[in-house]
Amino acid sequence: MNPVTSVSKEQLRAAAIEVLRLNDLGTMTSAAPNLYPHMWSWDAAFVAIGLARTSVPRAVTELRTLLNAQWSTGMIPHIVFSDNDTGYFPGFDRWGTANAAALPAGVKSSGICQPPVHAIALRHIVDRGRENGGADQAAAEEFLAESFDGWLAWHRWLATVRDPDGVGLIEIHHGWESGFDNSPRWDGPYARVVPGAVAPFTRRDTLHVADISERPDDAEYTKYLWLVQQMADVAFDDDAVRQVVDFRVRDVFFSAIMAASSAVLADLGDEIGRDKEAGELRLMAARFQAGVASTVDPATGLARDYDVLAGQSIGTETVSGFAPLVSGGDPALLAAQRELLQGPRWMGFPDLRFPLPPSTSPASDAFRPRTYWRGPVWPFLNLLLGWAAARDGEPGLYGRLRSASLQQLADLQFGEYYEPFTGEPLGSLAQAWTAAAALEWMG
Ligand code: 9WN
Repeated sequence: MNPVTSVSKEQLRAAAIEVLRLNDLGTMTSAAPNLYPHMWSWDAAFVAIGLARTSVPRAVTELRTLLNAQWSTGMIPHIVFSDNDTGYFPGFDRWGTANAAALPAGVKSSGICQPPVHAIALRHIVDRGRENGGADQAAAEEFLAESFDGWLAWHRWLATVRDPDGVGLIEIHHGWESGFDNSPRWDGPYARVVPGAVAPFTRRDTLHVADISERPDDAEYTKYLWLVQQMADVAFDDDAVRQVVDFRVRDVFFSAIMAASSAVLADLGDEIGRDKEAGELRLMAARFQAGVASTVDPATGLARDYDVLAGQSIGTETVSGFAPLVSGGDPALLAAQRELLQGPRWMGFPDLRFPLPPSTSPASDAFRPRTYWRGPVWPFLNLLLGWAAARDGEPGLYGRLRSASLQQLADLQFGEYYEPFTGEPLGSLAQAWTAAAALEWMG
């Protein structure tokens, strides 16, 4: 058992700031010091939320760097590569994005995306700037005005290219796009991916974790690289990718973030006189909120992904089933979900070290307590659930998530993910978005 270390808020704050400082590469923050020596899209959003607590201008720089890598289509890539060419696999060369027509000159990025948490991060930056006043406020307001069209283009790209039929759900083409890489959510779709010849590869992630069985295995990696190769073969052209790729899933959690973020961006648009665009974003928010709600399984109360190629819903019991709590909406649905989340299959499961939702329910056969997205607790997700609870006027749930998170993070390790029963930090330590979550929880 990992005892709850009794640390003061000041100690926790100082340690979290130090982790962000160690990961600071100047104009971007590496997601983790060794395992992830580049900028990841949704990590950067959470990092910006944490940075806004210590330096509004530095938080602005983080999002500005990410937005500078935006493709001409509007897509924000999931990795912006730093100059560290050797630390991570697959790197820029293996991605093959140099041939993509939409990649901006001078940018090295991957060719897929991650959930659009960015407008939520921008909201935090603007709020901190206004609280602080002076130069912080000026920097935040200036960035809002400068970047609004970029975020709008990102949301428009998602709403059209990734939901061409207007069903209110975002289609993803790789498990990495979900950010829940090897979640049991994707076992069905990946079981149907039969890789052709994949160029030989040497993984690097396995060098940076204490126990490699926590990470996806080589067979999973072969499939991950096969999908990258399929996309590279058509130079990451959006229409062509949809035709050729072997993984097409409507991701309910991604869609929920799209709904929540679109609503936030609409408010920000109103604040700078962009009423027409705000109206467009509100329609997007409503469309994706409805799309998410439409997937809820009445038998389990959980929202479900949809495997497009197999033509079937995915019924695994993972934390993504709580997507409606992120997208917001129907009060009765949200009340039922809050009860489920705090009930015996999730936060109330017996003997959890801290009452926080594991990535897969411990009551499910798919649960693996130490394996990445198959069971461990991910601190950044709890921050997102807490933000949504506060938005929806639910101080009880917010307070429970906050207090358990602060106890979990008092180990000062800032683990990438945590073993739910022992509270052990796993994966990378000094993970940037975990430190950012600690800073934001402290306020
Ligand atoms: C692949 C950086 C990222 C997170 C993801 C997490 C993990 C990458 C990997 O690390 O994914 O994108 O190599 O395992 O699953 O959510 O953004 O922290």
